[in-house]
Amino acid sequence: MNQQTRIIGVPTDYGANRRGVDMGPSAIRYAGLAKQLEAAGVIPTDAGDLAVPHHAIHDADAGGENAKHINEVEEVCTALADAVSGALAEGATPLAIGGDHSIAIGSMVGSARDADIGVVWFDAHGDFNTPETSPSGNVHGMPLAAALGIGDFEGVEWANADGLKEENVAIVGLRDVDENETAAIHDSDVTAYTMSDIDERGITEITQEALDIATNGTDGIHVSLDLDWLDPREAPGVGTPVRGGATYREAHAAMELVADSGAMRSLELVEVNPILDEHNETATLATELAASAFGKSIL
Ligand code: B3U
Ligand code: MN
Ligand code: MN
Repeated sequence: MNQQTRIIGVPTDYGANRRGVDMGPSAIRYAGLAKQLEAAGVIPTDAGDLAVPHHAIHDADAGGENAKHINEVEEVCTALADAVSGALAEGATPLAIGGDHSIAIGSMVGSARDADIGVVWFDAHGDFNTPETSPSGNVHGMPLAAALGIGDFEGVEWANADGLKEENVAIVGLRDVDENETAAIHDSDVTAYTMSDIDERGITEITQEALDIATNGTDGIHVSLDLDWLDPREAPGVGTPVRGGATYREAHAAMELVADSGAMRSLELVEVNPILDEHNETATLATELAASAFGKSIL
């Protein structure tokens, strides 16, 4: 029987400082996500979009908090965690489409609810800040620290992913990390690969090593794909582009290795911002990379 995949739209921008990423789910669906998944040989169903609390004024009302809109992020992530664990319980692989990267808290909590999981995190950024270290207060720079219960997130039930250990987390493609984040990553048992590592050793070796770390002793892995992992030439439609990212071919090669591992139990595509995009190409790229992660092959 073919694998079932459940698309869960999460149209939120509460974790980011840029409007527009809340339109990501529409752009990704419009770019042909369902067709791409069918081409990968999986059966997609679409659960629609989760409800995101309405806000009339955005940045101005966030106040001087260290974690802006944390209550809204909690509400969205709690709903997403239930949707992700619900899909898994029914035998479907959840595919969350964001939305900013704060939604990863919900994905990881849901994926790790009834299982021990590993995480492979493809991103230009560490996303390892806590409210006390964050330079921006944007929660999309904090989801890994949140899920792992680091700093202010220790014991925060809605944010901690119970079945996830630091030693099963691998970050791939770093090139923009804050000073405090560097220290926190070094202090943790998380493994982080920079773009220099990819330059030196190649995407295949690095991704394989990341997959080995995430699958070691776990029941499966969550794959988190921040589109700003790619070079802005390939993926211009993101809120915080950083030069020197993964190429189109490197990204597909990595996703094909994810598929070959047979270990992916949940996936998310985040930070697609259609307002900043050119002809929806970043959303289109996201759909193609999802297809590769689900095993689409040329021959
Ligand atoms: N590290 C910075 C910038 C950032 C993180 N994630 C994104 N941007 N997308 C921060 O605000 O935490
Ligand atoms: Mn990110
Ligand atoms: Mn990023």
